[in-house]
Amino acid sequence: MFGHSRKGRLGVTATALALGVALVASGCSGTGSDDGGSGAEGGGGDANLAITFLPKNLGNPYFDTSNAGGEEAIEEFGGTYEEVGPTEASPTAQVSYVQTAAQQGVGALVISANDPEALCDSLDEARSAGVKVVTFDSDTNPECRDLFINQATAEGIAKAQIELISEQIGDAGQIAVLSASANATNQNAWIELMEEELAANHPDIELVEVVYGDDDDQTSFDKTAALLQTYPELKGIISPTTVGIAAAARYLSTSEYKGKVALTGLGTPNQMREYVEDGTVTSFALWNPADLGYLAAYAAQALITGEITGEEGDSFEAGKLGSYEVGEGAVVLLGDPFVFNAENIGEFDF
Ligand code: RAM
Repeated sequence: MFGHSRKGRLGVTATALALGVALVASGCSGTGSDDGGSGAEGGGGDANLAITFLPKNLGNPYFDTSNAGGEEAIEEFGGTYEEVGPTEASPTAQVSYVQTAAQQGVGALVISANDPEALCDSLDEARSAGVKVVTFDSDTNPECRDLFINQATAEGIAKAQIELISEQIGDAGQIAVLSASANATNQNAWIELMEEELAANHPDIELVEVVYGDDDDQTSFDKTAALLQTYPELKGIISPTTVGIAAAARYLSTSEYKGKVALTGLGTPNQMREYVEDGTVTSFALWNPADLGYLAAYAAQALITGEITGEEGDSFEAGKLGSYEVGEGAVVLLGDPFVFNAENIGEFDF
């Protein structure tokens, strides 16, 4: 975890690169689609605490970690955890899983959306059937869910990445973005804000292209190779996806571009460690995915039990993370992004 710094998050604003707290390594690992709780009836009176996590895709270590955090929370409050999801992060691939969860009559669905709109019909049906819908990591349109658990402000995430690339390339030259899937709500919001930040404060950096690796390792690897071929003057790549940045780092690490073309973005320390150690990557950012899943599970519980409805100003307890408040637009904010580099990466294990 990012430990005690998360307690009492209320009122804390995002200062992405300035976290000075002592950080403790997280021992978060593992995932699974098994039931982790002691039954839907436990812990919450007669509340239906069966909670299903639906990531963008399975097989992504980021979601393995976030969902393990969700499972930990659900075990704490005596609910039932399940994880389901598609293998491909495509806009409609999640629909059938939403429908199945609704038919099963789960208490809540916790979902990271591959598309802001494509899931809305199925989510509407699920909600009409009494399922609480919590988005986390990547939102739907706000009217399609009860709450969004946001990992950090989109502005903070965008600024952190622009600041990193700017430092790494001397604030001038061509850069490209290697994103996740083309419709991903979270990446698209961050990219838009990164473009604004470049235009406002970095006139000598030129964003030449945004390409999409679909949160698939091989596609992301191939798109990296293509970018480097197409733009021989490229100075840097930002990949705001843990899948993309790891694949791009793997490509760069054995190529002639290693140490010459900068790479930053959003990555997990475990996936990026070898590339920081071998000098392919200097620094990158992320938040704690386990805390995000943990918070989303507690938010789902609070909705199921009626402790909150998603109104602005509602507050709830999220176990070891402390107390959180629902903000404007039914959004709950986890905290700040954090920057990993050679000095601190050894302290993290997720
Ligand atoms: C990938 C996914 C996820 C995103 C992270 C940074 O794992 O696209 O949605 O939040 O990267």
